[in-house]
Amino acid sequence: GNSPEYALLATVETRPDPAFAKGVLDGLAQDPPAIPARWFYDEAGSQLFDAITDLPEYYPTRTEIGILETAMPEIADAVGPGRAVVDYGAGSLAKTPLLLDGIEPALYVPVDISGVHLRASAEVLEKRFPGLPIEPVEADFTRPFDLPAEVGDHPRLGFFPGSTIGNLVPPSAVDLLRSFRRTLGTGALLLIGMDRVKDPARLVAAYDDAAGVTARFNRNLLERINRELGGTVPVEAFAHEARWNASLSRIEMHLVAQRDVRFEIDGRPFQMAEGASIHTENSHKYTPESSQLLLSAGGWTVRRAWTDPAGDFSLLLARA
Ligand code: AVI
Repeated sequence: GNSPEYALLATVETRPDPAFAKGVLDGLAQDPPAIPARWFYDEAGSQLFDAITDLPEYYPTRTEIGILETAMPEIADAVGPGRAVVDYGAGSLAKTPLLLDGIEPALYVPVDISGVHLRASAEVLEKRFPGLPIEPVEADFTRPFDLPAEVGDHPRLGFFPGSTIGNLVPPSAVDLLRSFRRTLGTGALLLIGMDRVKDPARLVAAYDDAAGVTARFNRNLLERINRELGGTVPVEAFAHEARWNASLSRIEMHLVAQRDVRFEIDGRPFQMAEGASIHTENSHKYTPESSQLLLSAGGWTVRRAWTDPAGDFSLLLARA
C-alpha cells in the first residue's frame, strides 16, 4: 500500500522547480523563443535520451564507446595510474567502467546536480569496483566546487564524455572548461568527447530518426511544461525539426507551430503564429581545429586525440 513516506516522496518530486518555471517563461519571452536544453531531462526525458542512444541513426554514443575500448591502452599510457577521476555528470554506466577498468585510478569522484542520480550510479559502481574509493559530490558542475578532501594530492583527471560540451554555445562552453580548470587545478588532465562535423544528411538523421524517438524527446519538453507548470500547450500542434546551421556548425532542434496557437503557462498567456518555432537545443559539431581552439580558450592544451576509423567522433586528452 501507499506508506506515508511514499506520499511525502511523491509530493516532493512533483513540486514545480522554480528554476524550470523561470527558464521556460524567460525563454518564451525571447525573440525568437528558446528554452535551454537542460530542461529536457526529467524522468521521461532521461528515458527517451537513453532510447536515442540505441537508435541506428544516433552514432555518437556507440562510436565513443568504441573509441574508449580501442584506445584504452593508449589512454592509460598517457594518463598513468593513481589518478583521482572526476566524472562530470555522475557517469554513464557504459563509459565510466571502461575508463576505471583501463587506468588504475586511486579514487573516483562522480559529480552530479541530482543526488538521486548520483547515489544510484555510485551504488552500481561500488559493486563493480569493490576496492575503489568513491566520493560522490552533489554539485552544479557548471560552477567551480571544492573537491572532497580524499582527493588530496592525487593527480586529477576530469572525464566529460558524450559531447555534452556541444550543447553549450561557445561562450558558455569556454566558461565550463575554465570552471573545470579551476576545480581540477593546473597540471590536471581532461578526457573529453567531442562530436565531429560530417555530412549534414547524417547529422540531421541522427537528430530526426525514422522511429520518431527524438521527436518524442523534443515534444516531451512541452509535456513537461504542461505536467509541472500547469501549462495548456497543445503539444500535437508542434512539429519536431532538426536543422543543420552550417555557419554556426551546429544541429538545432526546434518545435515548430503547425497552426496559430494560444496557450497558458503558470497562468500567463502566450501566442505563436503558424510556422514560428521554439528553439530547444544546439548540438555543436567540431573539426580537429575548432575543438583545439575551444579547449585552448578554456585553458586546456590538447595532448592527444583519438577518433573512430571513420572520424565521426573524437576523444581528446588535454592538460590544464
Ligand atoms: C546530451 N547531448 C550530447 C545529446 C546531443 O547529441 O546533443 C542530446 C540529444 N539531443 C537529441 N538527441 C540527442
